[in-house]
Amino acid sequence: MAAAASSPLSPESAAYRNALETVAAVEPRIADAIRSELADQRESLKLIASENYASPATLLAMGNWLSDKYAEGVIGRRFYAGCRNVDTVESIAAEHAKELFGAEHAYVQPHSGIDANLVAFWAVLAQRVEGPALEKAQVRHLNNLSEADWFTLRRELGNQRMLGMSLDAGGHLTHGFRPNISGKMFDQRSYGTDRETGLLDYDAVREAAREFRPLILVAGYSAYPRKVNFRIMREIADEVGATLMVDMAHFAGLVAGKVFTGDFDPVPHAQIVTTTTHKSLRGPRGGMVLCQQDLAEYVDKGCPMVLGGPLSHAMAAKAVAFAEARQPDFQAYAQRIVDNAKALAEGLMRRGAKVVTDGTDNHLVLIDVSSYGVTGRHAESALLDSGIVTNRNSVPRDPNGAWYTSGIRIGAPALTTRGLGTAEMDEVARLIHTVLAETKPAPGPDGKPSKARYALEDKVASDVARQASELLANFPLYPTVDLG
Ligand code: DSN
Repeated sequence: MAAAASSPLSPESAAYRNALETVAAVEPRIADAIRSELADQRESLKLIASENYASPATLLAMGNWLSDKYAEGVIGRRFYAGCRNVDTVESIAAEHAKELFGAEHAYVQPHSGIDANLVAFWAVLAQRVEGPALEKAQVRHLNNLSEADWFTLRRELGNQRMLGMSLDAGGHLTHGFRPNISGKMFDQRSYGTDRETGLLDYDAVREAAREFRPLILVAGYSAYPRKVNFRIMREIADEVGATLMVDMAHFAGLVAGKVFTGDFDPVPHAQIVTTTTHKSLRGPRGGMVLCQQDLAEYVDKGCPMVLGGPLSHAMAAKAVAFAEARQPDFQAYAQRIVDNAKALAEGLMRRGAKVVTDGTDNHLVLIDVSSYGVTGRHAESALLDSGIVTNRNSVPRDPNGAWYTSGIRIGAPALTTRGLGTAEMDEVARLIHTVLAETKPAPGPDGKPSKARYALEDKVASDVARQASELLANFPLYPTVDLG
């Protein structure tokens, strides 16, 4: 209509239209892919528990010339000249992070959650092993050690013990999974969950810790749908002389939003806490380490000891996202995430789905799809055909391993950002159940049932995709962004 055509463009629309025009002049396929990604995200029901939608302000803070600057080192102590603006950016991001989480120290340089965990491992090894070794040898620098002393220290550094949650119970690859670098740097042992309830068994963790005596006790998860009592985990760590490290990547937004408080807030209990910034926290892709003051000097050496040069543009975006998370409405948002996840779990269980631990008290729900007679791989693909984006995930003691799996992990942060509430979550649960109930394993090339091939009638998939799209039409994504 004429009125709409003449209405002024929003600042975000103008910014993105101009930016994409500039990109398209050099490599139009990249501009097209960026446009297409927005269209895909607008049209699909995004239920990946580790994804979200960052604000336009956060996204725009990333696309600029801060990316052009090298700034190895930390604020005020860089290996390059000319870092005054990066110092400003990093200081603001770290200050916001400290205020938001009540942390003694914040290190905002890690590029991802895995990087943040590597910084934490490095810092604990440096503090707990390297420091005393240098003291014993009476030298100030590793380079001053004799070759024999250095080799002794290397053996100690390379053979420390880590106790973390097993991958199939919901832990992360970096919590000591053998094929991962953490499982190679450390002698590792895992704790799981109770066979009957699926819940973390603190007595079993304590027993394992007493027997194994880890240097690092890792708490935190990627696929465990319940709260963890970090006060108890710290007691266990203290009893065996371990450092408690919490990886809160998945639930950082629930900590920032004060849904997880007291015993369930890791920051007052753990010596070191790592996170990503793009999951429930709703920031840019990236990582961060929070720690107590005595670890700060080691954590701050993360770059260049473990990390490449900091991504200054990403630190700028972290600062913007943390400023947003400090607003009172972020707390309401965090509570809505949990309400929505509970509504999803209840909607699924009411329709007969098997949900690990019979519910959730965080942002995610783990569906055991074996009761539908399919693997996680079948379910993930069938749901994608129906416009529902999820990821397959192991369930505890999964007979199908980590590739095919028996589970689907879903999470509420992204749809909550979009504005969907508990009534819509029940509808989402209905759509998921409809697809899973109609999906069947199909034979592979050898005629035997395949763990990957499946059959789902096109009409079921297209009906569900249409209903998902109708549901989403009421909750526009990035409503201020019109690419024309
Ligand atoms: N990839 C993240 C997740 O999906 O949980 C963890 O690394």
